[in-house]
Amino acid sequence: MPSIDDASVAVALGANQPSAAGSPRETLVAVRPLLEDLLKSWSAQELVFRWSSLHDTAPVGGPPDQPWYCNAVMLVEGLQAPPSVAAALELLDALQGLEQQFGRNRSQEQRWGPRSLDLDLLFWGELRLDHPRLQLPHPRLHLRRFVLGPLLEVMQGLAPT
Ligand code: A4P
Ligand code: MG
Repeated sequence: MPSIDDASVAVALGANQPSAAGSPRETLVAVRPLLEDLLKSWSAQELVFRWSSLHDTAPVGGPPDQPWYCNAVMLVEGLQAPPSVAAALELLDALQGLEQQFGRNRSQEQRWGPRSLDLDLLFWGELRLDHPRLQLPHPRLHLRRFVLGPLLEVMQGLAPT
């Protein structure tokens, strides 16, 4: 298994409601270049993006009748900026901006309920954070098969770079 560099950033993507881009699967495809551009805007260096495939997953938690999800994970290597609290919060803001762009409206949601796009920051290198707006590593990362499956896939180098 290839090693992960010390400053790798991992983001989990999930969706189970349509957005302006189409189905959840189409949303995850449409957000991909925008996420890459977001990370590239942070780095003068060449970045390596490792993407999992798209996984159709049964809903976990939330209302019993919510639709299946489409999930994926993106791992980014080569970021020069060392992990920092300020930069991680900035990244969270940018991820939430993208969620809104794809129709996410947090004020009308229930916990773990349906959403057009969920972008969770899983980890940034070894940064540990217990901020009111951001916990790193993501506190439920190890409990979510729909996160661990795609993450394992990118870490094993099974997905194309
Ligand atoms: N926040 C704190 N730490 C973080 C972090 N590391 N990354 C804060 C992102 N946000 C973080 O987030 C609520 C608040 O958590 C944010 O405003 C931020 O300040 P959220 O993403 O709206 O919360 P959530 O998604 O309802 O809950 P959470 O804990 O992220 O859990 P999940 O696992 O994302 O739950 N079933 C399937 N199959 N696939 C899914 O993708 N997703 C959920 C949502 C439920 N069931 C699912 C799926
Ligand atoms: Mg979430």
